[in-house]
Amino acid sequence: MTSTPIPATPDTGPDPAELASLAESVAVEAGELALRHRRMGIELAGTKSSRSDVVTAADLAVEQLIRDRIAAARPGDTVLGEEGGSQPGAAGTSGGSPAAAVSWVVDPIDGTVNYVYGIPAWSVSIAVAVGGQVMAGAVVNPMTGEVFTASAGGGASLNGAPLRRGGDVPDLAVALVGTGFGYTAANRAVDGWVVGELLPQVRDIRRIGSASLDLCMVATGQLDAYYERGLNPWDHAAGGLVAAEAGYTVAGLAGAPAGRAFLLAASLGLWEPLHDSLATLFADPRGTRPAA
Ligand code: LIP
Repeated sequence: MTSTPIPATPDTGPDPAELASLAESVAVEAGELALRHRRMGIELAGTKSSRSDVVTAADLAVEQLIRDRIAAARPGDTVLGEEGGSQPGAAGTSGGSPAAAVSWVVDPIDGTVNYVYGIPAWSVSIAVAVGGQVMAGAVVNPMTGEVFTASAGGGASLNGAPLRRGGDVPDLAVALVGTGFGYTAANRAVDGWVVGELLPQVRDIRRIGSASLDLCMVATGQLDAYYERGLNPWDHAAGGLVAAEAGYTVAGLAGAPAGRAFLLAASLGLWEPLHDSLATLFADPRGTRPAA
């Protein structure tokens, strides 16, 4: 596939819709490569934060393809990827100034454990930030053919159909809440206690295993809310924009932005009571204790 470089318009910077279109086409092609690798068999390439935090040969190959496509289309942009870290663009910075610099945030396979086990809940997640603000994103689930795309101010879509928030969930007791757990034992002990305390307060819990898909499922209404702590930027950057552009609130604790410390996505009416319940639980001594 060849890509025609997208000209940056110096007065307004790159068009978010064009960035989203490029992110989508690259994510779809990358998803096809990930599927081919899956069909050839899983080849483990190493581990990261723990023995269960695995890297496959597909992770590495898919991220390299994404990097190659971005470099062909926008050679000056920085790329931050889960496997290869942050690599500046050929021209150092793009956009002409730090405020307009374009950086890509890439998770080649989000939901790696699902990928390894053949569970159809993993994605290619690609976000694009301008001056540090996520402006475009694409999340592709190659197993289901779902292509989620969003651009700042341009809305979110699933396979081209607009995604718009449905009616508010009346209260926590009928909310279907997604969550996830980091790979380190210390976090898992705390997260397990918190989710155990939350479970009686809500309809039910779902642990999908891919933050980007959790966030897209909030956008489609398949989840009423999703929270997690310990996420990396590449896990949530694109899916967070999809949920936000679909009309959902995506933020952190006590007014902080969504990030590694905490992320909660829900409709506004549900966001606040769920935030308050989780803030109380994570502030509880039992919710802050390190693992034994
Ligand atoms: C995964 C996240 C998921 C989290 C997992 C893991 P990965 O990302 O998407 O939400 O619960 O522990 O971090 O490692 O598969 O790219």
